[in-house]
Amino acid sequence: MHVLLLQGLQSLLAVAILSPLLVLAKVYQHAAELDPTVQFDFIVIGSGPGGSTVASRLSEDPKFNVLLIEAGGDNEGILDLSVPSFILNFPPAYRWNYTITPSPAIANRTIEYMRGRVLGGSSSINGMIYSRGSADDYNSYARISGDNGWSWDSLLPYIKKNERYVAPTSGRNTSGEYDVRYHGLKGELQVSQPPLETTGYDKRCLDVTRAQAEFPFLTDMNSGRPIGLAQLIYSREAWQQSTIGNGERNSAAVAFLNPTVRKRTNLSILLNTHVTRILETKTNGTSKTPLLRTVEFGDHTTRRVVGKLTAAKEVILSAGVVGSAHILLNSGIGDKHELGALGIIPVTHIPDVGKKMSEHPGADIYFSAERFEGIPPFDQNTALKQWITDRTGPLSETPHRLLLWSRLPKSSPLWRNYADPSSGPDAPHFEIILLAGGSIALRSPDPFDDPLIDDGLLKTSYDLEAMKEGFRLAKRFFSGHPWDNYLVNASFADPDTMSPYQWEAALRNGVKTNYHGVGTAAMSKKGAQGGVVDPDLKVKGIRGVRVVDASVIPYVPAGHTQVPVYIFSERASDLIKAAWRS
Ligand SMILES: *[C@@H]1O[C@H](CO)[C@@H](O)[C@H](O)[C@H]1NC(C)=O
Ligand SMILES: *[C@@H]1O[C@H](CO)[C@@H](O)[C@H](O)[C@H]1NC(C)=O
Ligand SMILES: *[C@@H]1O[C@H](CO)[C@@H](O)[C@H](O)[C@H]1NC(C)=O
Ligand SMILES: *[C@@H]1O[C@H](CO)[C@@H](O)[C@H](O)[C@H]1NC(C)=O
Ligand SMILES: *[C@@H]1O[C@H](CO)[C@@H](O)[C@H](O)[C@H]1NC(C)=O
Ligand SMILES: CC(=O)N[C@H]1CO[C@H](CO)[C@@H](O)[C@@H]1O
Repeated sequence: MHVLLLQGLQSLLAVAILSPLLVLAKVYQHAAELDPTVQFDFIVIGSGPGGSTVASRLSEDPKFNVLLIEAGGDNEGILDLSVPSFILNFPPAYRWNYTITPSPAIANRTIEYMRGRVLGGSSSINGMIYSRGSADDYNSYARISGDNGWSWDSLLPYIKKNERYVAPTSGRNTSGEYDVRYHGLKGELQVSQPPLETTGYDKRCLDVTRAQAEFPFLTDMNSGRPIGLAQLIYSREAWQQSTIGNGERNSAAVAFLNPTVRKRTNLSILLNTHVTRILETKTNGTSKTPLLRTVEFGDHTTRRVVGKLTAAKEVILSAGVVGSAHILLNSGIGDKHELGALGIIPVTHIPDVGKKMSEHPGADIYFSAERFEGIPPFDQNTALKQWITDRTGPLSETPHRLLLWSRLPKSSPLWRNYADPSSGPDAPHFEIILLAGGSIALRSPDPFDDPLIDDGLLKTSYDLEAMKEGFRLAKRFFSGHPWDNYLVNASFADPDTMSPYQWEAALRNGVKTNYHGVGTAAMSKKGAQGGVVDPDLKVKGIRGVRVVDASVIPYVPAGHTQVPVYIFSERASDLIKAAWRS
């Protein structure tokens, strides 16, 4: 029903958002359209928050000629990728068809690992939550990489440079729901608060912050201290902030490849092109370190390689937590024994490529209510007309409006058996957020075959025990007088009424991935044994390639992943510019 209504109004939308963009230049639908005599300084692979940011920032410099390659098509004018409330049903055309390898830890289920295959990458199909994680996370990335430039305080200027906090289209008064001191007002990425008026359900959630000392209100979840306050308080409830501007999804493509940027003569965007490998580039130089600046690409549908291009300066790999490791492994950069077993000639031995993936496992918890007090039901057709007219109404926001960030208390019995996996006392354990370990590996030596994805859900007993505490936390939140005459019963796997065996089976059958994978090309100190890239994001053991996306983040932050990638990419752009400014 949802989809049928959309189709009916497609032509209206074309008038509403396509016409101002017909002047676009330099966007190529296929590799054959590129002028073969043009030399690019940088070739950026992938257009998510990593690639779009870097391509946009580098092409600000008139000296640099930049090519951005995307496997999917353009995002412009596509209703499904623009209306904020359409977040649950993206057509397969805009997604890679990846699945997580079934294992007993997830009850042998086949779960899709959703990744965007369209301009903007996964930011074109994500839940749009603007969450930076905690200062502790970044300070720990700085320690792990030995580069203080990755610390929270050093990155703050980049955080603000990236962001443009805007009012919701409804004009709702959001005063007291965020703290302007922590936000940027002039950046490219638009961020806003929920536009609709506070619902009965929201009011009950806010009542909990007054009724239960355990769950106080937090004005701004993006201060770097989503928990904060003296470490005696372990949970904080805050209003959601979303990458929505002018009532539309503000993906990396909308924010960083906007019509003004697309007019730059020194930025070319090549669509529908599947990068297969990065190849060694022969030069007359004397260095023994292999130089890889030649990008090989092909056609996803015919599964044929169609050409290659060599960057004059660098290749920036921004194909995401799955794609970047996949391309590195196909290029012979990985564990030489594993590559050799598949018949791939190793270029350099970096055992950690594709390993150490971490992710946030999640589970749904249901409570039944006597009546519905959320966003009131609306007529889709009318709502879509309203959205098309002035970008307001129920379609201009996502279904979630308040978030709860929480830590396990210091007194938790879990700490008798497990080390605290969080980066510090201000980093939440739940939203529900936990650590797990997994990998990206090759299924075959054919670069057109999808890789094997294991995001490590529920692989450790800590995950199970901590999830149990997360369920108990939710039970406490939904108890007490704010829920009187409203909640009827709980209908989920309750760890306090089921046997441990039953509960574990229920969780394994129900666990979900949150598509927050990181760490498959992790950053480590220069000269370190482990890791894949140096603190300047250059791939170890070779020359010519940097990785700029979620794969370089050493472990999953205590927050969603799109914003950390933007933050990393802003600094990476400056590192690259500085390296070639001479
Ligand atoms: C997606 O992958 C499944 C197997 O995992 C396959 O059956 C299906 O045909 C694929 N769909 C597309 C559109 O390639
Ligand atoms: C998962 O597969 C393994 C191996 O085939 C089997 O032993 C196990 O019973 C399966 N688990 C479930 C929950 O189906
Ligand atoms: C918005 O609300 C705040 C506090 O709730 C109030 O002080 C302020 O005057 C309001 N602004 C407008 C424009 O109504
Ligand atoms: C290598 O040097 C030769 C002779 O100077 C020159 O003709 C050739 O173009 C150079 N090749 C490259 C890849 O720079
Ligand atoms: C919870 O209440 C709803 C509504 O009254 C009812 O349909 C459902 O069966 C109940 N579930 C359980 C587990 O008791
Ligand atoms: C070489 C070239 O075309 N440089 C342009 C790159 O883009 C900037 C910003 O639009 C222009 O100022 C340059 O002229």
